[in-house]
Amino acid sequence: MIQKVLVANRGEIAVRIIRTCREMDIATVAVYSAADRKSMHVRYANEAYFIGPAPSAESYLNIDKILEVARISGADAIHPGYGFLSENAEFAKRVTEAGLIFIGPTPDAITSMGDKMTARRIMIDAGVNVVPGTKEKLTDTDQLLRVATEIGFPLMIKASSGGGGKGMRLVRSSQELVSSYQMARSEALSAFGDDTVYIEKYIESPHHIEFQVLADTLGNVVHLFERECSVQRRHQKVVEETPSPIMTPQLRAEMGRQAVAAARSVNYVGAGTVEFLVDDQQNFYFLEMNTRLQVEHPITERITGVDLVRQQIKIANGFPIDFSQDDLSISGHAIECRIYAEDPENNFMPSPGIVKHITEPLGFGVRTDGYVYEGYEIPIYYDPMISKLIVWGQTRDEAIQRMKRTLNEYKITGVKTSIPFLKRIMETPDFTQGAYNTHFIANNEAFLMQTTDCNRDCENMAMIVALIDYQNEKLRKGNKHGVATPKNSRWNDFAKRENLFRL
Ligand code: MV4
Repeated sequence: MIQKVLVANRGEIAVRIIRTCREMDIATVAVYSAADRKSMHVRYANEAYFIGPAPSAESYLNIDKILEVARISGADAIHPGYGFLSENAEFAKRVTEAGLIFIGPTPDAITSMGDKMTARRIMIDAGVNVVPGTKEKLTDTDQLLRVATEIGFPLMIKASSGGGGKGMRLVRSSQELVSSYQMARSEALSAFGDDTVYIEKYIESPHHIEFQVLADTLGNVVHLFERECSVQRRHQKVVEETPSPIMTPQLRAEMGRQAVAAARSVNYVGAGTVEFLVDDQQNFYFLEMNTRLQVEHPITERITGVDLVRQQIKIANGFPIDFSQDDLSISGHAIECRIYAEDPENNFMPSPGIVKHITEPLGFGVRTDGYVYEGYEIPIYYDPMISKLIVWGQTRDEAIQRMKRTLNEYKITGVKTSIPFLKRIMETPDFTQGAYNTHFIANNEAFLMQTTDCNRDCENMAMIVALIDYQNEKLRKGNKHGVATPKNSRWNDFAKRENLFRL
């Protein structure tokens, strides 16, 4: 039985995992880099160990160091979170070889799904729909021309070692084919050390819909319905929701069945996600499988009532999943907004720095998974996500209204955040009507960019009030030239306070 878990991660996901461990009376071990001495996950764990300099390659990706901490601390299991070593088969293998439990799938399942061409082949054999395309590795330009003509244009060239949009090329006509192929290969080689590429038919305006699956070591596999993840910017998810606005009971049953078949085909163990593209005719195609707990898992937890981390730990202990497929149902609607320390008005540039003030929304149907606190400095070295705001509503409309209310309540100063941009998404007709696909942000660019930073508005308003007051005061005292910016005056403090609590 697992008694002590080492969390090989940082930030919000480390805190989220530790929370469930506490509820299960499992002790926790945090690891931290030089940039994370004051990070919340370090304070929240029972023990914490320093593992190296700020760059991930020297800390959170240092397998030897992490295993050494596991040994010293007496941890009996390792949870990798997402990112970092979570989909590294070598790490999973080394953890097991060290006599520890890896809270996740087997190294073989990670390897199979990490290679996109292998994954496609396994899915075809398992009867899962894949995008029409090549089954063999492309080797010469004659073969390339032949298969491209078979598939037809437009098509996509993808790196077998890629995924998540890395090393992808859209080819609209045969004229671009050979040069795109050569560029894709050299890009893949430099990015992944592997120039294997394959071709898929291009799906024009797809939805990105993924299914959460859970599999135990006794052969039980269930799915926990879908997540609609089409609101993305540069292959980064921005908003996720469940259920998908385009889902029907029949489509859900068939996609769910294939998601379970996909997991079974690699003897999957633990929590995983099967990603699909869905076209405007409701045809769906397997895209890839993520062999980790995902950022957006809380929306699934919200509509199913299942704590996915608790199930991961039970499965790792060799127990069966707590429920069967028939026990699961969808209750209401959940939406997640990812709050980033970035400036939407400046091309979404990361905005690291010290958080001067943070007030998080509360109330009915609200969850925030975060880790920053007042005075915390967001490091430049890692992903700039500050927190995830998850809301629930009985209906989709109620969830959107609640998301607008809570985004307005959310106050963060000291760093720029994506909150104004997220508020705008919640007001975009394509979003409110549930009529969007992966082109949503591009299609609504002009509307989305008209952000009004409420923080800034309130600050300006408070400053104007303050200036008028100041001017009146001067006039009352008979000083006609009294209009001046009250630098560092109490009005500046007033303006800041106003801005924080104004809704
Ligand atoms: C595609 C596609 C259209 N057709 N494959 C992007 C991320 C990676 N997981 C796969 N991606 C895509 N693959 C075919 N055959 C369109 C995308 C795509 C996309 C997919 C999901 C969410 C957002 C996207 C944005 C642009 C392109």
